[in-house]
Amino acid sequence: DIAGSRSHYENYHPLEEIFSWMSEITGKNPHLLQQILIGSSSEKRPLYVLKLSVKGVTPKAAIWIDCGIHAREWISPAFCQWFLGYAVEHYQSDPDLSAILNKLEFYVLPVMNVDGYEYTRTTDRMWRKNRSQHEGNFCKGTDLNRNFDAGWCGAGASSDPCAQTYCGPFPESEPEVRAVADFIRKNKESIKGYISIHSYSQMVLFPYSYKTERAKDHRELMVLAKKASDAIRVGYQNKFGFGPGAETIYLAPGGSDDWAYDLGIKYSFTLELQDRGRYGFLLPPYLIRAACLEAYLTVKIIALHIVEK
Ligand code: ING
Ligand code: ZN
Repeated sequence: DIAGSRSHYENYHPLEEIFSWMSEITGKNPHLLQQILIGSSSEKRPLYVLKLSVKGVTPKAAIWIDCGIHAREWISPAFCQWFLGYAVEHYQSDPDLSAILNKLEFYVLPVMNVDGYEYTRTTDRMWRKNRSQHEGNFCKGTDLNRNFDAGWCGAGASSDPCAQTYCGPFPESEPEVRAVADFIRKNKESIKGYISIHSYSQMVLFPYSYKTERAKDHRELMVLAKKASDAIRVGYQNKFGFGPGAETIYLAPGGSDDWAYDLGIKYSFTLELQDRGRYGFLLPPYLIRAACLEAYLTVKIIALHIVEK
């Protein structure tokens, strides 16, 4: 019973085990979960989204959550799994979650950069990009969070295929980005929230990252991000920064949350989970639970805000 065991959620897993976990948790919870194939990676691995939706209620709105855009940020796929494990276990006993799931469904992509994730398990733990090979390029890999069509390849990205922040030959050149963007475009009437999970640095970020100009909804997003940061400080005695990406972390074009926001998804965020640099990307398994609880609190605050609107 991997889908219901604490030892599964408080460890990091090879991709094969994450795929087995997906089939198991979906198979055991057909009243809550549905597995959707949205595309495949450049090395032809499948990209699965798990839709979390309580049967019987007819939700009008949805929140998208993706994990594992960057290969080495292992806490991110761990969070998507933890979140779904928590949801199937507590959807009736956690009153906030019950209220949310009465009005909303979630689309959760546990590992977006499947090829890169596998590569960090077998070959290079610090790999960030995907593993695509573009014709004429000396190096492999495009930064999936520089490949979205939002100020694509401006300052903060690189056109050098060997750079960590290579933006790719054109926007959405990567099959992983294309699959996500197509799915979200297809469902954009219902998707009211977009949340992308990264690490590390402990921040609640929102648009814009590709420009220093403030978003139309800056004030509302700022209040919401501060609310999450305050709740983490009070509830878990941990510190999270917050604000628009360009001012809070760095100028970065081609990011997914900026793209989603410009598509019309107002509640668009990037969460940078634990830690603040002690372990960095190598967050030890004993800290997974604390990192996930903080992220869950943030997801809950965003979701409750959407539900109450
Ligand atoms: N940070 C993000 C990155 O892709 C970011 C920061 C957020 C960029 C939103 C663009 C948009 O660099 C990490 N840790 O990957
Ligand atoms: Zn990242």
